Amino acid sequence: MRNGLILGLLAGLLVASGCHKQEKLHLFAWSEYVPQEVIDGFTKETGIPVDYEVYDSNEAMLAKLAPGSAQYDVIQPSEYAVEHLIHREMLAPLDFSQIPNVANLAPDMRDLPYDPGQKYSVPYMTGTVGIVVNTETVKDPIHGFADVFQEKYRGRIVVVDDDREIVSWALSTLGVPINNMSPENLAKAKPLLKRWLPLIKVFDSNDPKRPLLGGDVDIGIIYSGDAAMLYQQDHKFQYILPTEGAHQFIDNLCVPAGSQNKAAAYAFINYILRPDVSKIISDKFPYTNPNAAARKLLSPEQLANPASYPQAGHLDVFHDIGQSAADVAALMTELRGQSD
Ligand code: SPD
Repeated sequence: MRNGLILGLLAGLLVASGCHKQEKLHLFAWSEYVPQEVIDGFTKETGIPVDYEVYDSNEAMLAKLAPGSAQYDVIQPSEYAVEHLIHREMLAPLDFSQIPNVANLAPDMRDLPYDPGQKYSVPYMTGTVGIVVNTETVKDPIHGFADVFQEKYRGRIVVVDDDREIVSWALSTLGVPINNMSPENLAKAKPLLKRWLPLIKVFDSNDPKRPLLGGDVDIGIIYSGDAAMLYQQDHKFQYILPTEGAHQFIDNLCVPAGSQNKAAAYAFINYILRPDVSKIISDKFPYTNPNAAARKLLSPEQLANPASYPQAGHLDVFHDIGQSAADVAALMTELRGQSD
């Protein structure tokens, strides 16, 4: 009786001192990417509540993630941001003994070059950035960026609100490698970007589908998952990988070095890698699923969606560009200011 009372008092003290907070999983991830159903399912099975905070670009995530910060337990960086965080020792090595479902990933989604030896990252979804055309309203052929950014499409274009993406399109158009954002190359891209930016009506990485569905714009340069959702709604929205060059992104689950709840982080990553859970993600957000076991559960229709599973030739991949990232941001701030 007395022992029970003491245990009760101790438990009360732990809760009062804030120790119960360690139970919570702090997830910092892309918006429109982790279905609420998946988060609720995880909490239901494990009893671990999840705080889901969102961002809409790698740069926004990196800006909030202070070195050594104990704020988050799971983050969702793209490949170049993983590279950046590894260089800065801001990620915890993953304990794969607690993530056995990593075996469900397709063999070509293991041990990727941005994380040699696969110590820190687990691919979540992959995709491309491409052109969506409303083929009912745009009759001329569109093959690449140069076809999109024409005077006749002024005010009819939506693009992702992502400086690095936009600058990479200009570099591709000029035949310059997209990972070489040196001051010289940015200077070459500048006149093109100066001409392009005023043609754009909407910058939106969260829901670029809306202006296309609403008929406010007719062409988009957007993430493949959003393009796939448009195609599901209406086949008039065709997806095109730009002829000047396209790139593949690989978004990952990682644990920041300062995470206070690594056990919950591993449990969450392992849960996401379960085929039935990963299928729910594909159902809601139809990017390219890197989980081979989950892909087996997708319908022929899902696998035939040309935006989710495009017939792609060579695809570039972004790398960490170090200090050049600041130059890209400065250039775009200057140009956006001029095109208002
Ligand atoms: N709404 C989810 C978007 C995820 C896109 N990640 C793309 C990274 C491109 N650099």
